[in-house]
Amino acid sequence: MTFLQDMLHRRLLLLAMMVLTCISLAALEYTPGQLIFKTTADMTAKGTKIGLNAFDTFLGNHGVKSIRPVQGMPGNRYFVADISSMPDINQLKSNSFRFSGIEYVQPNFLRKMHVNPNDPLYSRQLHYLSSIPQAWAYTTGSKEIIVGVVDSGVKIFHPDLINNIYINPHEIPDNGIDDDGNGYIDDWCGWDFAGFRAD
Ligand SMILES: [Ca+2]
Ligand SMILES: [Ca+2]
Repeated sequence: MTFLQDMLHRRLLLLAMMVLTCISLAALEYTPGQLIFKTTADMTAKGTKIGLNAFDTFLGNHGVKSIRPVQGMPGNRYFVADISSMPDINQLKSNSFRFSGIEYVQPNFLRKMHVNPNDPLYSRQLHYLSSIPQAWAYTTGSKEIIVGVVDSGVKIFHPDLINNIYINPHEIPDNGIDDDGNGYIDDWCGWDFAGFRAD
């Protein structure tokens, strides 16, 4: 085998491995080697420990490599742990792992692409609507179903939305008070989780 043939052979092998990796990742529901957990009080990670003995032992048994806060979440209660071996996935999914000081520990679930709806004006919709086609395929007009939109913003005065946008009936707007006691002040029409404010 010539050097050129050898290089070509290696590159084809690498390409095949990359394709197989992409196919494998596409089939996964979560990021391998990562856990998301929430503590019951504000905590600070020190190296590979969060300061809760039983939970630190659990992470240590799964080869914890690092712990870091989840970006954009309020307070200091949301963390990502990089680990070498995943705990039993069914127990993780069912929130069966219980530890003092830990509200939950779960896989780092992946978002999935959805199918396109049969709306003839779909190509004229704003880009963020492409994340809810499965909901459109299920129903396009029930007041019984509230759709949560996770994005950087929603044009609430859009003609398609203005009469359908959800208003929190238990929150009085702009009075600086968390009227419904859900932890978010003036969240009468959505919430900015990045800036932790109502607008
Ligand atoms: Ca509130
Ligand atoms: Ca209020």
